Amino acid sequence: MKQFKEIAEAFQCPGTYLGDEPYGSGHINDTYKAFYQVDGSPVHYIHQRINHHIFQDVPALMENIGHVTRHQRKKFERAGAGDLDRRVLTLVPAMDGKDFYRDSEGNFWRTYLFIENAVGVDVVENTEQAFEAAKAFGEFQCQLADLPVRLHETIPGFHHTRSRYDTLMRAIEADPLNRAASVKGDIAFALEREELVDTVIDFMAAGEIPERVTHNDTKLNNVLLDSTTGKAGCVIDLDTVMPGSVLYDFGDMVRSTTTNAAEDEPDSSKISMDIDYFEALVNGYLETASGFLVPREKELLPMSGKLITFEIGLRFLTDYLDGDTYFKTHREGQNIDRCRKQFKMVQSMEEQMDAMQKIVEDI
Ligand code: ADP
Ligand code: GN1
Ligand code: MG
Repeated sequence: MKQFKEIAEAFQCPGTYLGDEPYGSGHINDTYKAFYQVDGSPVHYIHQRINHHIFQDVPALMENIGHVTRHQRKKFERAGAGDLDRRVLTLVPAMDGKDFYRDSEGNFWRTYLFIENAVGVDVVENTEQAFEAAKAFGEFQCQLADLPVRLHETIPGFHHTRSRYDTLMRAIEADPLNRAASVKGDIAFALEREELVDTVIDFMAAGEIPERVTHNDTKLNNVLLDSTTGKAGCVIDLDTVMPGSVLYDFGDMVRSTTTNAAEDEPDSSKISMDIDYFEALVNGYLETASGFLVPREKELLPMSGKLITFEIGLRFLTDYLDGDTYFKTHREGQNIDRCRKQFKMVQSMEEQMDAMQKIVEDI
């Protein structure tokens, strides 16, 4: 394809370019596995078209990623970790030395070394995966605790749950595709839980929860697990790394990693929060994060799962009402199924909140 050839030639990837194919299941960027040949051997890269409608200042975003990956690498090096190219994302510079390339159509591209023999799991398969993912995200936060620069906010108010709620209210009001009438029950579910939305915001404003550098998109498939050992290899998808609360990160792990049901599972009877996965997440996370968490953060870990699952549910519902303009969809009704899945998980967490709290207290 002509366009890919332009991209391949724009980056400092040695070897002969053979082609690209779509890769992974992210909802935001367009990701491709690129095939090259160097001295007769196959070599792969990731070429990624960054969604610049969502990330409106791509140079600032790439500056963040440069700071974050360099800092992580230093930390791994100091800790004596081996195989650094599998532990931290490595940007391949463009021909002009920049970390990104702007193509002839105005799209922004970046290239990473491809991490071989590693998988981003969409649906958790066993408690070891939950443990490993949480341990890796905790380590990531720990490594970035002393980042010497303040990162750009790549999406302002990304986890401001009150704003997400207000945006939903506006979408219901506008209802451009007349979809609101068909999702009355889902809207009612959201309205009944409005009081939840200020929890973290209020604690942060009161100074009880510190602002830290957080990942903000800790879905299970945003950490690559080694295909052979199952151990966590590399935290990826660094577009939203910016100042935030660790509760956003832990909450999204709970949302994405405590059920065997897919993110858009339409059959609600298959959806519930599995407490064994929750326990594995807490154990994995505290293994790397217990050294820096303040008591209020630890106490709110179970609540954060409910909050962030609710927040992402609000976003899927908003996008459904807006006409599916934000998250990639592959079938009709996918966003409303995603929303219902999140809301069913919220309900399941409400039912098990005492047990979740007990797990955290007992550690
Ligand atoms: P999105 O923001 O769209 O979710 P990601 O950065 O998460 O994009 O990338 C999408 C998928 O591509 C990931 O889930 C992962 O499977 C794969 N991927 C991304 N970077 C790499 C890499 N350096 N090596 C191997 N696979 C990768
Ligand atoms: C998006 O990029 P990806 O697919 O890992 C989204 C997250 C949502 C997630 C829901 C920048 O994550 O906030 O939680 O989908 N990322 C952005 O699956 O909006
Ligand atoms: Mg991703």
